[in-house]
Amino acid sequence: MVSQSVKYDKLKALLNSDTLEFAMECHSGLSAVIAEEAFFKCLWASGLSMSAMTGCRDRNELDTSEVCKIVEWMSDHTNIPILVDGDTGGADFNSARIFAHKLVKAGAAGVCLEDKLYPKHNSFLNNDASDLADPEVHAGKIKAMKDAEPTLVVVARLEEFISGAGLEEAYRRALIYQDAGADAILVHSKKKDSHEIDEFMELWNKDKNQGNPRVPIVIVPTKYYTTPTDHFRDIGVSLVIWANHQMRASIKAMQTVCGKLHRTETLTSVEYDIATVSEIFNLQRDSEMEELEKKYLPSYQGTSLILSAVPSRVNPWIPKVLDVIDGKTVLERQVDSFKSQGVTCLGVVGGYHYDKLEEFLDTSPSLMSHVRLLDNADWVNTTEVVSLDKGLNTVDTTLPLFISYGDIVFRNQVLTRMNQSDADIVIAVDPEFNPENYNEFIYGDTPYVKYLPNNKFKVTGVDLKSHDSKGTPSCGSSVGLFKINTQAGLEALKDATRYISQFSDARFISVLAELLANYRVSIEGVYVNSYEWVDINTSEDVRKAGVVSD
Ligand code: SPV
Ligand code: MG
Repeated sequence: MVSQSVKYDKLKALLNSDTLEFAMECHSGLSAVIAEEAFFKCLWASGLSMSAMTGCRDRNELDTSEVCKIVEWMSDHTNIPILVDGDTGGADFNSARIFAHKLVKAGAAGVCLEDKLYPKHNSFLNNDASDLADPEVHAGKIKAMKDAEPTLVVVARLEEFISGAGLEEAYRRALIYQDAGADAILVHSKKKDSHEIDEFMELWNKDKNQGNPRVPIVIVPTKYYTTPTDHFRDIGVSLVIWANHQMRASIKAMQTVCGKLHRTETLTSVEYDIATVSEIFNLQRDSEMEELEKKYLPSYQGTSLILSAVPSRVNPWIPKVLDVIDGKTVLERQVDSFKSQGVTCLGVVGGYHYDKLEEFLDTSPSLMSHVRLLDNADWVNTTEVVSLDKGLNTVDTTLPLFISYGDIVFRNQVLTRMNQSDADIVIAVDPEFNPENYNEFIYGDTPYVKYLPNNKFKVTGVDLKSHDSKGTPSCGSSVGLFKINTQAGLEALKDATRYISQFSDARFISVLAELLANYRVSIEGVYVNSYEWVDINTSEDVRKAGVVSD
């Protein structure tokens, strides 16, 4: 990020360069980024536009802290200097001084102070000589700001043409403000041609040519917009401000889209005339996150496979993994949980309404860059075992490999706990299952004991029943999460899955049964509490999941 003092230097250099320079209006972080991307070298934080953006009038309805907050957003996301419309600077020199400190903290390179009384109103509303400030009082504000913050450009703005006080008064005041320390003078006019500016420049240039120091001149040609820009070059203007043109452009675009959508009630009437969602992500520089995540997330490697081929039970038009919990889909929640473990490479095997999954990923570039999407097109006739087989054979897996099925929402701590086992294969087991809802029962050597810190056990068997033939209870039910730690575990899983996937109704515990019966791999169960995960089957589960998720 470019520092405030560097931005100050840049603005000073622009004002004092031999070429005509331009400042583009902005009123938000986004419009600032857009102007910088359009190669502008300087920004004008317009009071009129910042007020309009918030729905306020251009009459000091925004206070200086609010203005500085907007400026901070602009400055945080751009590297070019911002000249802030400071209106009158506040009620007196003290307000102006404090405002200067706040502006520098917000990253502003300069401020423009108009010589009107506080509270001001926009120069294109009714103005007369009674709106003008005492020039000595105004000069005091300029001095106070320069003393408070020497690396803040102060531009003194003349309102004499606007209020009808005329050239002579404008010129007299320009010299007072220059003497007070102003870095430049903004000559404002609301005439349809530039004759007021021309007259001022003639005097200014004459005095300058006679060896009198004269600071750079800034203009705002909003009303005399037909004057060719070369004319401003010819008369020696330093900086032209395009003062409100992003705001006016956006108002028109927003009105058009609102009108069309209200009339047509279909998005097709506007889709091709508006920016894409990806463009928003571009302007937000979302892709930087990928690099940052590489740099700052734990360097733990791994892959996860999310098996999610079935329909939502809450909304029949979407796959279950797109159920929304507190504004975030189950998929995003799972991706976030896996990312919390440093696992950023993901495979998602879809099925039901695969197109909806594709569409969702298309509008989420940050997900898209991590996710490899696969289609289990025959999801109706198959089970998660076929999805798993597809995933294991298509996604480039690096260990450890997390696998989730059943589209559950769980707390990150579940994964952290699974990381504490180094068995070949680890499976999350809820001891407080409701036998009516779950039927993948895991048997092991250590029953669940509340408050026992070492909550792992060796898996010895699996069944569709919650008690074995002797009446001994199982350790609990599989929650739909397991983890492969070793190459041996991965090879065995691939093999067993391939074999079991031939049986069309085989569930995941058949794979586990096969592993226990025919492979020499260690399988451990890790206990997970009921409050740490939710399987989304009803709207009540959606509510509960909001509480469970991290
Ligand atoms: C602004 O952009 O807020 C200005 C310029 O102050 S003007 O609207 O022309 O007064
Ligand atoms: Mg203004």
